[in-house]
Amino acid sequence: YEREATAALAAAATPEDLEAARIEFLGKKQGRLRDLQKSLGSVPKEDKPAVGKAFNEVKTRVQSALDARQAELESVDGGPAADALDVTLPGRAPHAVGAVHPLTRTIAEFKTILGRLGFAAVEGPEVEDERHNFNALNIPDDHPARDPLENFYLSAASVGKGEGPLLLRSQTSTVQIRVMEQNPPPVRVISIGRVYRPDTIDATHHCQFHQMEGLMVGEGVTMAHLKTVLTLFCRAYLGEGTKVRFRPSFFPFTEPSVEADALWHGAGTGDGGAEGRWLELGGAGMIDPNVLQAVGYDPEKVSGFAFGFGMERFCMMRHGISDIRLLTENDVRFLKQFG
Ligand code: FA5
Repeated sequence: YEREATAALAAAATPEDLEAARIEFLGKKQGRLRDLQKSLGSVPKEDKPAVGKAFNEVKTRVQSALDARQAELESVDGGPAADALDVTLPGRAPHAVGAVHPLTRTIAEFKTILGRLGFAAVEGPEVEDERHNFNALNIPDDHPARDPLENFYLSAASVGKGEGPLLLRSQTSTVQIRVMEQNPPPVRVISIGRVYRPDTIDATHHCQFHQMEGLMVGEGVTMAHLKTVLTLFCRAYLGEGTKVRFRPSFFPFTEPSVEADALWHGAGTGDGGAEGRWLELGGAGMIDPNVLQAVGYDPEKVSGFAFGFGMERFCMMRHGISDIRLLTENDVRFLKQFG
């Protein structure tokens, strides 16, 4: 049986021949393999295991011969052999080369611009103690900003390192304190990094975002310097002719405190028109004498300003991004638009 079957399969010159041979030798209803199987019934009991095994082996070999011939015939007449490669098909475009994330790009641009204005970029830890996040920043013990519901305090396991409970910093103003503690005046630094707040997430708020802190302290530093630095910065980033305005505000660590806005003629935003529109930059102000004292500076000799901007808001405005969540979703369709 096996010899005849393999010979017939090999001799099949067309798919139709092959199908006929398949039915003759392997057909389930009346094929010769089936006849062979039926005849197994008459084999003496003690020989059954050996004969059954031999039968199965024959069946497997004949089936393989069928499969092999089938593949041969398909590839000969251009049928879709499983492993065939059609070299005439157009190629698949490779995935675009990676691009710099828009937020990373914004951070780099800010560092470059402020670097030109003499601000060195520094970093501080994301896990902070209460001294740097609150106390030294003149934030009183009963201030709502310390509320456990407004902050990510770390578990009790982290407590007991000398400075009381630890938390994920809620603002980069912590870095002001670290820089002034470690360096005598004058200082001129920026610090860009992640901050964390349990805010409700929506199109413009996240529980994790980036801030840029600016700090300049020295003899005779005034509000005019603050406004000049912010104006020069905004002109470099947003374009010539950008104006900066201050609105009165309050922060425990600055006095006076302001909210800074930029008048932007944002190309491509659609709104604003010829007059432009006021964009919120963030908080700023003159460093409170209590803060200078807390870090060992003499408020009679030096003064300074600080500012703190939300990086995501800038990046979104600059690139026309409508939802802050897009920045962290890692959706390739979003990311590849910045190639
Ligand atoms: C502060 O955090 C102050 N430390 C800023 C400051 C620094 C004032 C130095 C004076 C001197 P505020 O809480 O307003 O301020 O946050 C600053 C900016 O962070 C906001 O203008 C906004 O752009 C951004 N921001 C605040 N909350 C969120 C949030 N949930 N998601 C995204 N951005 C946010």
